[in-house]
Amino acid sequence: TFNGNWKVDRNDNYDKFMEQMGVNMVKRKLAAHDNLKITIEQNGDKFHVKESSNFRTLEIDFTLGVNFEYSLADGTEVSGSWTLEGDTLKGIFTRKDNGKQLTTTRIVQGDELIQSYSYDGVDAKRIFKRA
Ligand code: MYR
Repeated sequence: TFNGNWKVDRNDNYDKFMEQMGVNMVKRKLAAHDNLKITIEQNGDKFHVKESSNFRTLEIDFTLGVNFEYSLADGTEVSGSWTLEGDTLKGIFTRKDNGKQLTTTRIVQGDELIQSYSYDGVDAKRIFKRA
């Protein structure tokens, strides 16, 4: 269900979320229009994710329930893992610089992939359409 090419269509409260994350205004303005595309390939409990945006291109491999390291587009480093609960991917990541938690979910609803983010009391969503 998650498999395929996804392109961000719209954001909900993403600016506030990034502000809470400590991202400065100039970077937030750029990030609001980052043209993020992700390609997801799931094989059992293994995922391969290609990410491309105006900022960078990278590929990530992870296994459900297994910790891995990831750098956000602004360089913030986190570590954590994804698990699958029903049809929802749930990610719990910890920032290395301050120890605070960033939680995120991915769910496919109709023809959209909805990724939610939560950090320090602020929630946001990015909604993707099939590309
Ligand atoms: C992936 O599955 O795409 C890789 C792992 C993602 C880890 C956490 C994603 C959080 C991204 C938050 C962006 C915040 C920008 C300030």
